[in-house]
Amino acid sequence: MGDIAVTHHYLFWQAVKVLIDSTGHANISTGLAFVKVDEKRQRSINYKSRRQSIKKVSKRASCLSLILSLAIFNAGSVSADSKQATYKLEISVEWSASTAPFEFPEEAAHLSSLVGLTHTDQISLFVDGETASSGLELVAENGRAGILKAQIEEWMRKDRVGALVEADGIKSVPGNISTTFKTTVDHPLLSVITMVAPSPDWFTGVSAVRLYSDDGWVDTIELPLWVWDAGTDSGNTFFAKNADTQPHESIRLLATSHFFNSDGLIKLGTITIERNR
Ligand SMILES: [Ca+2]
Repeated sequence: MGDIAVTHHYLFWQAVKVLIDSTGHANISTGLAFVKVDEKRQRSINYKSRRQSIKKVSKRASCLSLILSLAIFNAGSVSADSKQATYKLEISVEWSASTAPFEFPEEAAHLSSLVGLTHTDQISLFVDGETASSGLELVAENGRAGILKAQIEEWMRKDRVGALVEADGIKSVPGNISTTFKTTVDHPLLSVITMVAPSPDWFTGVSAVRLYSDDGWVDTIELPLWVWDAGTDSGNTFFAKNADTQPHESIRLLATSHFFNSDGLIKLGTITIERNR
């Protein structure tokens, strides 16, 4: 049986070869017909069924190989997916003369460039009740991020920061800020700040928003944006002259009439952090 199959195999490919040589292209079904000329009908059927079973096995092997490849590819994707994520950050600022009318700085009200970072829990950008770093002080008082960015680079060298997060500010409120950033499970926290301007040392932002935990990556998180007092300048109006506070006072929510009314603190806007699909 085995010899017959080998002979048939040989004859088959010889037939195909002749056809290829004479016509310049292969026609498998014609090749089978050619083989049948010198063979008994039953052998031809055996031959065909063997070819079919080889094809079936071959087809199954291809399918299995494809499934295995996809499984390996997917396993890789899942693994990579679980370790890093890309997020879209959107800030919607509603601050205006109607939301916060007290001494509202018409024509001048704006937000400085947004600066932030993804990081570990070993560091923080700002903490309620603690004193401001010199990096935070400069952003809160002048909207300049030079010192803070140098600090972030230093943290990066110690692997406490994953990514620097930056975006344009808002030249005239109300308005929106938008950017995307990547992070990994090693730097699961997000902090961003921007100066509420003009002002002595007021800023807004979020600190240590957790994007990854034992439950996995957060899909979407929406938080209110409050106005904070950095405690580094003693001015108490939007246009107050510089009056450095020494020693620095603690960082606290700003509760002057500028952002506080009978309903409580006035929200500056909303930040939405959404994982990209
Ligand atoms: Ca100061």
